[in-house]
Amino acid sequence: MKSSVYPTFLFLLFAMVASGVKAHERQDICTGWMFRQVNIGEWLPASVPGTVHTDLLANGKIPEPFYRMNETELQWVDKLDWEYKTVFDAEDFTVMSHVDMVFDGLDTYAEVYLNGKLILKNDNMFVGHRVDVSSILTPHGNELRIIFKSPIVEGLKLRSEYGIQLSANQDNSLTGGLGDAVTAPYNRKAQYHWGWDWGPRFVTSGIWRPIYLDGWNDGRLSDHYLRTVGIGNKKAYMEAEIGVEADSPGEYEVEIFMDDKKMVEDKISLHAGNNVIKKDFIVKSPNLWYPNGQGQAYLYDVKIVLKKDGIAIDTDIMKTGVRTVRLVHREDPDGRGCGFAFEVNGNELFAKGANWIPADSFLPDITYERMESLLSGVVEANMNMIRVWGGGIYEDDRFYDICDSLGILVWQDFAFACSNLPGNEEFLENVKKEAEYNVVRLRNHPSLALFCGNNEIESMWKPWNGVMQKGMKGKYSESEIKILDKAYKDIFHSILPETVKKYASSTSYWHSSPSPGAGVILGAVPSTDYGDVHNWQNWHGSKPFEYFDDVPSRFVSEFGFQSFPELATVKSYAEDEDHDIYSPVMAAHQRGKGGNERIKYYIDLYYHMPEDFEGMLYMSQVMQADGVCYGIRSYRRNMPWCMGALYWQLNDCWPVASWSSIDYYGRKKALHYAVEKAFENVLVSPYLHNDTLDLYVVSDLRKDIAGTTDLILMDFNGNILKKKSFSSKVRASSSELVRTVDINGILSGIDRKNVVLKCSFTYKDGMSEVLQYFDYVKNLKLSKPEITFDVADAGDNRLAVTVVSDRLAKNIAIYLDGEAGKFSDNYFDLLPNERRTIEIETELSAEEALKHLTYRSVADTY
Ligand code: BMA
Repeated sequence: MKSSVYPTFLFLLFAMVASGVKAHERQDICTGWMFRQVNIGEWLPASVPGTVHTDLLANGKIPEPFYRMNETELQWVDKLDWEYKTVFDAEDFTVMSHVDMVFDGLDTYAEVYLNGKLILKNDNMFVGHRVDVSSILTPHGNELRIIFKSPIVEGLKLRSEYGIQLSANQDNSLTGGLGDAVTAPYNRKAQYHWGWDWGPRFVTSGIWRPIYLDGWNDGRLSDHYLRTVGIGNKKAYMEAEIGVEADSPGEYEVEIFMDDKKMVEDKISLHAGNNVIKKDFIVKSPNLWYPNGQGQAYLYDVKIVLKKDGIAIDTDIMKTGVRTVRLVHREDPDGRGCGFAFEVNGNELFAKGANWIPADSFLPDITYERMESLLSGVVEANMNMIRVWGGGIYEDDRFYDICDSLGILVWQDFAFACSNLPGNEEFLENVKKEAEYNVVRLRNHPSLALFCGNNEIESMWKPWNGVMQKGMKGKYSESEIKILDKAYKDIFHSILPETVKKYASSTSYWHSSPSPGAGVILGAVPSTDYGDVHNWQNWHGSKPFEYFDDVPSRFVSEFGFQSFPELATVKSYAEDEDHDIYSPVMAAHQRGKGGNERIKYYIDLYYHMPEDFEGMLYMSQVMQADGVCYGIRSYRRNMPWCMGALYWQLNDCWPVASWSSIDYYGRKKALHYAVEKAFENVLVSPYLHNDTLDLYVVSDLRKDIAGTTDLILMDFNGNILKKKSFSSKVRASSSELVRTVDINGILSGIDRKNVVLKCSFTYKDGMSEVLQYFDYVKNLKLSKPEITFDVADAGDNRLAVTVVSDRLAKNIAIYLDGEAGKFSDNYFDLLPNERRTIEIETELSAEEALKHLTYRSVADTY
């Protein structure tokens, strides 16, 4: 066969090259889209990628969804069917022997018609498709039409077909007008769309990811898996698996370049259709990829070239890192428990980070800039890991690209959270497709550290001992329990781990978060000594901050405290008349059960209760920052017993009171500024218990360090009462107790409500400093500080603001035109006469800015 087509092929190829025809052609189909309710009303312009909600908004058909209580008014949108259409030309594809239409993501129940012919049915928003449309496409006037069926109507159908009424405690079915009819878990669609304890209910539909035409002639590189198998002495052992779809059988060539250096050059025999080629190679003196804080996140430019008869017919260009990452879940030698730690390039590291939720209720609204700014915030706050939480999505490729380049390890949950799941064949088959598609899509990213089965389903369902979470007992019959138990094990102990093993053998898999480890019976062992935990005793369980010290845990993948966003953000959804935390509008933007009460409970424990609305917003943030950082410092002090602290949660999907450290508009809360200090590579971490102060220095550095520890006791007016200085050594990646201080001794005859101990550790490359008080903030003798600002132009629309206080200014928040969240630092404690300079981005002149600066501190509530 080869000999007969070869001359024709060569002729065609020459003709194509001569006429400028490419061997591979791509065309986005993102313009000219219109939409309407199926068969009803006028066609209106639509954006692709987009959602029905955002298209309705853009056409003035619905009000701003996040404003006041508009959410409840918009619940009709998800009950209807919608259709989208566009017309496009495809002239460039007439010379292509294969033309595929690629759908990166349709949300969710979609039927796709090209020129009137049904080409695709979709029922999973997480699965992309490639459809051969060569025989349907014409050079001009192709009509692409997509019908989206209501996810609620479909969900209700699936619910009644499956028979078992599944439990999903976050599905806000009441707001959706469905009573107690929970539909979320029957659908393969982002679960937070049905509402969450920080999110509204907007069950979207639409073309949420791009659609494009992909034309090719002789062969195309379909996918690849480039992995570091091991790192030896000045060598990295690599393995490449390259997928090629060939038009016809024959001899081809493949080449792999890294940073322009040819690593592989090989002749390959392919059959028509899909082929996988495996090649091993060695990178000499590799530049390894390291997470933030551990070294450079070096990325190689990789080029894979597919050739036929010496001519390149397809090229893949990407970046990748050379590194190994694995989860170490090992029994302690003394049998006390089972550790949980990430090992990168052979070294275990303390994971410092936060949980990521989707950055918008309307996913296509997340611009590259917004995503990059949030992830830059992660790095600025000295984190090295982010957990992409299971109630959200498998993020866009650009998310992982940014994480690769910034050195952020990604813990990726599969998209399951807080619900039981159906176990029927169609559902399991759908899950399998979803897992394959996403594991293959994400496996090349050096940032990818872990695939985790789900969020909190194991701890809720407890498949190992059949005891269900409170409230679920008695909900199911014996036979239903058996069915759901099997569904759980089929998905999280068969389908998902097998898929990871098959397609991403270098990536570790963890069945559920939290989990003591597969098969370990919860209740029979102290769960905090095993695996990862979600510490919700602090917050949902109302335990005080000090509880963090009682239960150090092995790896804490969730813990947090809520706060309100700052006033500038509140103003985007609430009018002046709504400015009361109990007003219906503020309550609609507080989804946590008993959230306001708990915020007040924690404020009351440690601070004074503010009387004004703005004071409450401010104080909630101070409380949140102190609480989370108390936890971080405690967990880090307990390394290597504890090897990770990921707080809940980094970001928001709309403006709301929540556990986030950066709000929906990208404004940093007090927590985000504080976390930057608590996650520094070298940290002074004092532990005050009874009348003893244990002073620890924690280091995440990969080398030992020596330095000086300084202790300065001063009163709130800046009088220095005592001083001590000594040298300390801190081993690489460790927590060292450098001194134990008898508090009664150093404070004898001194009013402990009026003093602070400044503890610092100075070493060659830096310094860590922390202020230790000797009573709760509410008991300290604080008075209102006199603050002076000195403003200077720092170029590039930046101003340097130097702040000085006449006495201790506790948690001083500085506002420029009422905004506090976009500075280089804020909400810090300022010692008397200390000069602290912060940077502010603004178009205002130094002189103008001075007039617009205001501040607030804890003493305002005294
Ligand atoms: C955790 C998360 C979310 C939730 C958060 C706060 O368990 O996994 O389900 O938003 O708690 O309640």
